[in-house]
Amino acid sequence: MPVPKAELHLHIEGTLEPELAFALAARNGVTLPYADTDALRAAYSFGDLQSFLDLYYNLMAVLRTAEDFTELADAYLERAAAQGVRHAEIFFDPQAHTARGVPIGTVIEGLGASLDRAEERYGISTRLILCFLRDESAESALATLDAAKPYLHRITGVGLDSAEVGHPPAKFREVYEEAARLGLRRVAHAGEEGPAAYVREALDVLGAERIDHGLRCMEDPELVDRLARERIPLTVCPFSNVRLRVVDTLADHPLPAMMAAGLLVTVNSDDPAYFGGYAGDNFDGIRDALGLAPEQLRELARNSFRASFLEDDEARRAR
Ligand code: ES4
Ligand code: ZN
Repeated sequence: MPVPKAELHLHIEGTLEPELAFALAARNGVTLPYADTDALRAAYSFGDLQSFLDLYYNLMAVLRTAEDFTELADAYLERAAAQGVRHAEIFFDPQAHTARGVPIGTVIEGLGASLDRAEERYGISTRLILCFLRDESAESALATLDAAKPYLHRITGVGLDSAEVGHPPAKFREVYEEAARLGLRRVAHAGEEGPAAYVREALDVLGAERIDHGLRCMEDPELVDRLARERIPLTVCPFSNVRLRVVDTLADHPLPAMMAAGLLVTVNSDDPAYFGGYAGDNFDGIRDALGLAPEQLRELARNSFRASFLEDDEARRAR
């Protein structure tokens, strides 16, 4: 049995496997520019974050109806359950859908229909985190939060993702302030391709309670001390970092150094359909490549519940 774990960094659109993409394309009359699933999979060779994002946004064209989103989430939850995931805090990118004419309500209600049954069907508790695309404007982020207001009962928090460099956290100060006023939790991608200064800014300007990726904090020892002291969780995604060339190989991953520095790190899959594996696969990958001891793997699993937005008593039961 895989070790029970929480997944805290997972883009639901990044769980779209080629087989489901083709099935949805056929159902919705969308033509994909690939002959078959093998040809699509062969395109999964990325030089950097942007080259991945280009494919990720293009493939979303197959997601049109609420049922499409329900099927997408069901497929993820089934795979996650098989890998020991007991709790999942799931990102979604509403702007990537509204820009194509899919209403935000279709996305949230579609995902919600799956998540409503997740405990019973898959033994997974869930939370939904609405992400703003940082390469879109601050006004667009504000309009997105506004459009989400009828659905806030389904949303735990907000996040910030997409192309990082050139889009510092401070650009989104106002929308994060509004999210806080609405009682939403706050996380942000920072320090993936962007500098350590973006991690600092996400904490100081956006009030981020958790940092997604955060690897490049290691270039700033003072920041590392602060993250360790304040127990700010970092949701690390080893397979993603290799596929997007943030690190050279799994064996070079800074995860052991991060743990040794006293950081509260967790292991996650990011976009598992694109990066070669789900949460359990990432755990197995780092165990083998980095020679992590069983106690270190247990620490990572423990961290994942500690870093989650589960209520305390719920977190204890999930373990
Ligand atoms: C993402 Cl790996 C990564 N980084 C930034 N934004 C993203 N959206 C989906 N995956
Ligand atoms: Zn991510």
